Amino acid sequence: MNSTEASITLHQPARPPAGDSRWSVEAIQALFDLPFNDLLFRAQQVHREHFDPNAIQRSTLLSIKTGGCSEDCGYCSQSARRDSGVDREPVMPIDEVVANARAARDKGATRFCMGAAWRGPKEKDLDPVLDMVREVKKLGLETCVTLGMLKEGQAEKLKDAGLDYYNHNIDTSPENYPKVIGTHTLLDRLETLDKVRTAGIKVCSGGIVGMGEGQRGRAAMIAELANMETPPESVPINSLVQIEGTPLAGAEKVDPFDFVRTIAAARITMPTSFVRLSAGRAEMSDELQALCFMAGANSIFYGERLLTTDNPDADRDEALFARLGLHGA
Ligand code: SAM
Ligand code: DTB
Ligand code: SF4
Repeated sequence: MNSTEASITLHQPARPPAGDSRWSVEAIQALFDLPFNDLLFRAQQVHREHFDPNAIQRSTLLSIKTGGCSEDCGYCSQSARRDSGVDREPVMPIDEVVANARAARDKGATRFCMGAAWRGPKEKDLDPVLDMVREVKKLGLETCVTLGMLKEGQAEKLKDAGLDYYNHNIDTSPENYPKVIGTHTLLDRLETLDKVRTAGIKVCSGGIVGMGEGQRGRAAMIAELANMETPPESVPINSLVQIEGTPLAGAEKVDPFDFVRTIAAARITMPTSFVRLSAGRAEMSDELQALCFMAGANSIFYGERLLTTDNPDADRDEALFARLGLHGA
């Protein structure tokens, strides 16, 4: 399947998943329509076939280049077009990156994800990132970067430096995409994902819940991910962190049970992928997070900071893991 076909998932007729690896939006919508307990039971069954149900992978994020981004993503604090109070900063010096990575490893993270507020890296931007990947890898951590759209040859350079994962989210449903982002298209994003895959880097791609997409939009977003020729190895499901000064501040909040349903649908449709309970945990109760783990989430962002917003402290997560009998993966 090429990227153009991937982006027209919405228009596929309903198809039962049995014996067919493609998921229609209707089939995912039917999962959402199940009684909550039935959906969670199914998600647990799938989860237990493929993973230790009590193991949670931990990734730590670091913003290596904050603010001043040319893009207009309606949820993001880092767009230069918004007044969200996040200022443009230069690329972080490598020593600081390595010190952060070492501290993350010592606290139990197994992957270190470095994020840059770029539309995509210019050639001169890539070299310092390649050095960061090499140095972080030497610490025994898995490496991940999220740098925006890649040009020809850049994915190969990242692969040669030892990059394990590239994060590049599809963010929302095909229909909702142009309502949230005007400076690039979903097709642009899918093209970068193809480059990453072709270079032999593992794909981390997911999206955000709570951007006016509705339940059908969430089903369409999950279908888009699940129907990729090879689904992403890592699927971050973010709950929108509403940021003052962005167009999506004040968006209608999603029923937390519908957030859990989205996690369950990701688990069922992408059985062997890690599903990450991502942004938004700082506003979630322990009980809601436990339901997300029950629904098949088996990865988190770990450490007190995401990119520009807060995440629960590692101590709070350690306490939650202990209360739930969870352990690191
Ligand atoms: N500029 C690169 C890009 O757009 O891919 C990398 C950084 S960007 C901040 C990475 C991802 O963070 C976005 O695709 C989006 O899914 C997520 N994100 C950004 N702001 C968010 C917010 N306020 N709430 C939830 N997720 C957010
Ligand atoms: C992803 O899906 N979520 C992370 C990571 N990939 C790069 C980013 C979340 C950002 C939340 C808002 C902020 O801290 O600026
Ligand atoms: Fe820029 Fe990425 Fe934020 Fe969009 S999500 S404004 S591309 S940093």
